[in-house]
Amino acid sequence: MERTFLAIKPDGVQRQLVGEIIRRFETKGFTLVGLKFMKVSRELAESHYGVHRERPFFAGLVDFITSGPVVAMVWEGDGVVAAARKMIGATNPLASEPGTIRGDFGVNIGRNIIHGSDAVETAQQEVSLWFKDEELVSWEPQIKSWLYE
Ligand code: D4T
Repeated sequence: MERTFLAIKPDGVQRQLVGEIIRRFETKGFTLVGLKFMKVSRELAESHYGVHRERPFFAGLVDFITSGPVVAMVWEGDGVVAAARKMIGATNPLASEPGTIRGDFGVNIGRNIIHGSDAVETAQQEVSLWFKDEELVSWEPQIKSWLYE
Protein backbone atom coordinates (compact mmCIF):
# COMPACT_ATOMS: atom_id res chain seq x y z
CA MET A 1 0.00 0.00 0.00
CA GLU A 2 1.10 3.59 -0.65
CA ARG A 3 3.11 5.47 1.98
CA THR A 4 3.95 9.13 2.49
CA PHE A 5 6.36 11.11 4.62
CA LEU A 6 4.98 13.93 6.78
CA ALA A 7 6.84 16.15 9.22
CA ILE A 8 5.32 18.55 11.71
CA LYS A 9 7.77 21.46 11.58
CA PRO A 10 9.15 23.33 14.62
CA ASP A 11 6.32 25.89 14.43
CA GLY A 12 3.68 23.13 14.52
CA VAL A 13 5.35 21.64 17.60
CA GLN A 14 5.66 25.04 19.33
CA ARG A 15 2.04 25.85 18.45
CA GLN A 16 0.97 22.60 20.20
CA LEU A 17 -0.62 21.24 17.05
CA VAL A 18 0.94 17.75 17.22
CA GLY A 19 -2.15 16.00 18.60
CA GLU A 20 -4.55 17.89 16.31
CA ILE A 21 -2.53 17.03 13.21
CA ILE A 22 -2.12 13.34 14.06
CA ARG A 23 -5.83 13.17 14.89
CA ARG A 24 -6.75 14.42 11.40
CA PHE A 25 -4.77 11.71 9.62
CA GLU A 26 -5.95 9.00 12.03
CA THR A 27 -9.63 9.87 11.79
CA LYS A 28 -9.43 10.21 8.00
CA GLY A 29 -8.53 6.52 7.93
CA PHE A 30 -4.80 6.49 7.25
CA THR A 31 -2.45 4.21 9.16
CA LEU A 32 0.58 5.41 11.12
CA VAL A 33 3.59 3.21 10.36
CA GLY A 34 6.47 5.42 11.55
CA LEU A 35 6.78 8.17 14.16
CA LYS A 36 9.67 9.98 15.82
CA PHE A 37 10.21 13.22 17.71
CA MET A 38 13.63 14.59 16.83
CA LYS A 39 15.96 17.52 16.28
CA VAL A 40 16.95 17.68 12.60
CA SER A 41 20.66 17.86 11.73
CA ARG A 42 21.86 20.40 9.16
CA GLU A 43 22.96 17.50 6.96
CA LEU A 44 19.48 15.95 6.97
CA ALA A 45 17.80 19.35 6.43
CA GLU A 46 20.06 20.16 3.50
CA SER A 47 19.41 16.79 1.83
CA HIS A 48 15.67 16.97 2.47
CA TYR A 49 15.42 20.45 0.93
CA GLY A 50 18.18 19.76 -1.68
CA VAL A 51 15.89 20.70 -4.61
CA HIS A 52 15.66 24.23 -3.17
CA ARG A 53 19.44 24.66 -2.73
CA GLU A 54 19.63 27.55 -5.23
CA ARG A 55 16.49 29.33 -4.00
CA PRO A 56 16.83 32.55 -1.96
CA PHE A 57 14.86 31.09 0.95
CA PHE A 58 17.04 27.94 1.26
CA ALA A 59 19.32 29.12 4.12
CA GLY A 60 16.37 30.41 6.14
CA LEU A 61 14.47 27.18 5.52
CA VAL A 62 17.36 25.03 6.77
CA ASP A 63 17.84 27.32 9.82
CA PHE A 64 14.15 27.05 10.57
CA ILE A 65 13.74 23.26 10.23
CA THR A 66 16.82 22.71 12.44
CA SER A 67 15.70 25.29 15.03
CA GLY A 68 13.60 23.01 17.22
CA PRO A 69 12.10 19.55 17.40
CA VAL A 70 9.96 18.12 14.61
CA VAL A 71 7.62 15.12 14.45
CA ALA A 72 8.62 12.87 11.55
CA MET A 73 5.95 10.41 10.41
CA VAL A 74 5.15 7.83 7.79
CA TRP A 75 1.47 7.23 6.98
CA GLU A 76 -0.01 4.48 4.84
CA GLY A 77 -3.19 4.12 2.82
CA ASP A 78 -4.65 4.10 -0.68
CA GLY A 79 -3.80 7.41 -2.36
CA VAL A 80 -2.25 8.77 0.84
CA VAL A 81 0.39 10.93 -0.91
CA ALA A 82 -2.06 13.13 -2.82
CA ALA A 83 -4.71 13.02 -0.09
CA ALA A 84 -2.26 14.19 2.57
CA ARG A 85 -1.19 17.09 0.34
CA LYS A 86 -4.86 18.08 0.03
CA MET A 87 -5.35 17.83 3.79
CA ILE A 88 -2.22 19.97 4.32
CA GLY A 89 -3.23 22.69 1.82
CA ALA A 90 -1.34 25.12 -0.43
CA THR A 91 2.27 26.06 0.42
CA ASN A 92 1.26 29.59 1.41
CA PRO A 93 -1.20 29.27 4.33
CA LEU A 94 -2.99 32.47 3.30
CA ALA A 95 -3.92 30.73 0.04
CA SER A 96 -4.78 27.39 1.66
CA GLU A 97 -8.43 26.44 1.80
CA PRO A 98 -10.19 26.51 5.18
CA GLY A 99 -10.43 22.93 6.42
CA THR A 100 -6.82 22.22 5.49
CA ILE A 101 -4.11 22.20 8.16
CA ARG A 102 -2.33 25.27 6.79
CA GLY A 103 -5.64 26.98 5.98
CA ASP A 104 -6.89 26.50 9.53
CA PHE A 105 -3.73 27.23 11.49
CA GLY A 106 -1.23 29.30 9.48
CA VAL A 107 -0.64 32.82 8.12
CA ASN A 108 2.91 32.77 6.67
CA ILE A 109 4.73 30.72 4.03
CA GLY A 110 7.85 30.43 6.20
CA ARG A 111 5.74 29.05 9.07
CA ASN A 112 3.54 26.57 7.25
CA ILE A 113 3.40 23.98 10.04
CA ILE A 114 3.84 20.69 8.21
CA HIS A 115 5.64 19.09 5.31
CA GLY A 116 4.16 16.39 3.09
CA SER A 117 5.77 14.51 0.19
CA ASP A 118 4.58 15.84 -3.16
CA ALA A 119 4.59 12.60 -5.23
CA VAL A 120 4.80 8.84 -4.76
CA GLU A 121 8.44 8.72 -5.89
CA THR A 122 9.46 11.65 -3.65
CA ALA A 123 7.64 9.95 -0.77
CA GLN A 124 9.74 6.80 -1.19
CA GLN A 125 12.95 8.86 -1.21
CA GLU A 126 11.91 10.90 1.83
CA VAL A 127 10.78 7.86 3.83
CA SER A 128 14.19 6.25 3.31
CA LEU A 129 16.02 9.52 4.02
CA TRP A 130 14.28 10.01 7.38
CA PHE A 131 13.63 6.44 8.57
CA LYS A 132 15.59 3.20 8.78
CA ASP A 133 13.64 0.11 7.65
CA GLU A 134 13.50 -1.21 11.22
CA GLU A 135 11.86 2.03 12.44
CA LEU A 136 8.79 1.34 10.27
CA VAL A 137 6.07 -0.96 11.57
CA SER A 138 3.81 -2.88 9.19
CA TRP A 139 0.55 -3.73 10.91
CA GLU A 140 -3.05 -4.46 10.03
CA PRO A 141 -5.58 -2.04 11.57
CA GLN A 142 -8.58 -3.94 12.98
CA ILE A 143 -10.95 -1.40 11.40
CA LYS A 144 -9.58 -1.96 7.88
CA SER A 145 -12.72 -3.73 6.63
CA TRP A 146 -14.71 -0.66 7.72
CA LEU A 147 -12.43 1.63 5.74
CA TYR A 148 -12.04 -0.36 2.51
CA GLU A 149 -14.59 -2.46 0.62
P1 D4T B 1 7.02 21.53 2.07
O1 D4T B 1 8.09 20.99 1.15
O2 D4T B 1 7.57 22.14 3.31
O3 D4T B 1 5.95 20.51 2.31
O4 D4T B 1 6.28 22.66 1.34
P2 D4T B 1 5.59 22.59 -0.08
O5 D4T B 1 5.93 21.30 -0.77
O6 D4T B 1 4.15 22.93 0.07
O7 D4T B 1 6.32 23.77 -0.80
P3 D4T B 1 7.78 23.86 -1.43
O8 D4T B 1 8.42 22.52 -1.53
O9 D4T B 1 7.63 24.71 -2.65
O10 D4T B 1 8.57 24.73 -0.35
C1 D4T B 1 9.35 24.13 0.66
C2 D4T B 1 9.30 24.99 1.90
O11 D4T B 1 9.94 26.23 1.69
C3 D4T B 1 9.23 27.27 2.31
N1 D4T B 1 9.15 28.37 1.36
C4 D4T B 1 8.73 28.11 0.10
C5 D4T B 1 9.50 29.63 1.78
O12 D4T B 1 9.88 29.84 2.95
N2 D4T B 1 9.43 30.64 0.87
C6 D4T B 1 9.01 30.45 -0.41
O13 D4T B 1 8.96 31.42 -1.20
C7 D4T B 1 8.64 29.12 -0.82
C8 D4T B 1 8.17 28.84 -2.23
C9 D4T B 1 7.93 26.68 2.62
C10 D4T B 1 7.95 25.38 2.32
